[in-house]
Amino acid sequence: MSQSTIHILGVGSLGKLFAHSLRKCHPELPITLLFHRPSLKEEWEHAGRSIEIVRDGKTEKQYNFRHESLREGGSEIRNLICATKTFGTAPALEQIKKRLRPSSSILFLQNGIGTIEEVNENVFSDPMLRPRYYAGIVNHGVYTTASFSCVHAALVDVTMGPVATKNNFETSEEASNRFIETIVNCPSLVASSVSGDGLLQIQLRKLAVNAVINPLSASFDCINGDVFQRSEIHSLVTPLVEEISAVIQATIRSNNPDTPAEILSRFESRSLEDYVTEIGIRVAKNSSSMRQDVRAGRRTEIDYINGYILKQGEKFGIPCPVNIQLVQTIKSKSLHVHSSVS
Ligand code: KPL
Repeated sequence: MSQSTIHILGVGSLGKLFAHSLRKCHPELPITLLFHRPSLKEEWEHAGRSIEIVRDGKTEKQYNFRHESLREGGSEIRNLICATKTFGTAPALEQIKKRLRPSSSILFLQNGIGTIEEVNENVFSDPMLRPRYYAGIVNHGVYTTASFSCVHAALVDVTMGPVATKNNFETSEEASNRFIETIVNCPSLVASSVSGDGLLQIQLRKLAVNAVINPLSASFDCINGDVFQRSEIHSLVTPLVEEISAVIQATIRSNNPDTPAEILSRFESRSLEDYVTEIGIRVAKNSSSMRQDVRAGRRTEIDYINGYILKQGEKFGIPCPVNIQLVQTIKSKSLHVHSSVS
């Protein structure tokens, strides 16, 4: 059976990594890149209509992508990989809302927590009209070097799973499974799928990774590995993880008071710090997405990462002074961008 087109929204580091990996593994698969700004068309021509990835010093280009402007109308989108920034996701989906049906599937790849809630509130407020949602938690280290080029600095993994959306699930289980399987089959994504509570736990562990590595690497303007190597930065990791651990455990308990102790123990500060350090070592050579944003003068995702920790900390009465300090530092580094957008 022929495979339906996969559309990719957002051509940042993750959008490029997914597009390149899918093309390499599935030469015949129709892939359409959705361009959100008009200048991308020109940049695409300039890049020879290819996506370039550098891995272990070797450059590899992939061709044969279609592209459409986000603003142009078009036919139904059946399978969408949504690789936009957290805060740009709801506004971008609003533009293609009419092309997305309850029979469509969306894979969300955003860091942090809160994007899907925003999409539900602002774009698909009627649960019966919602597409089927999946979340993908990406641990790869990738950074962009040009509009259609990036460096895959750390090969780690992706975990995907269904997100409860309260829709009527018009997509056949089979069709959406095929979409996820297509991604699982790409060797360079090291992707797998999970179901049930497993996804939330992986999301929360990734939240901890991002809440430590991203603001520290961006504040000290260093690569990820330096967060664990340089003593003046590393000395902040334990107190930061202690706050994150307390907030995450309170969040899990409030979602499900019967959560087994064995699961909660994975979020105790020692275990969480071990996990953050393990991923930090694997992505040591990468420049975090927040550092890339600060350096490029773009808005950062701090509100969805440490900002979420602060919000939950307030809700549960858990003091988070290290997180407060980091949120202030990052916001002051990108003050003009934060204030002009929000
Ligand atoms: O997710 C990341 C990011 O930079 O946003 C990590 C895993 C920290 C890789 O750099």
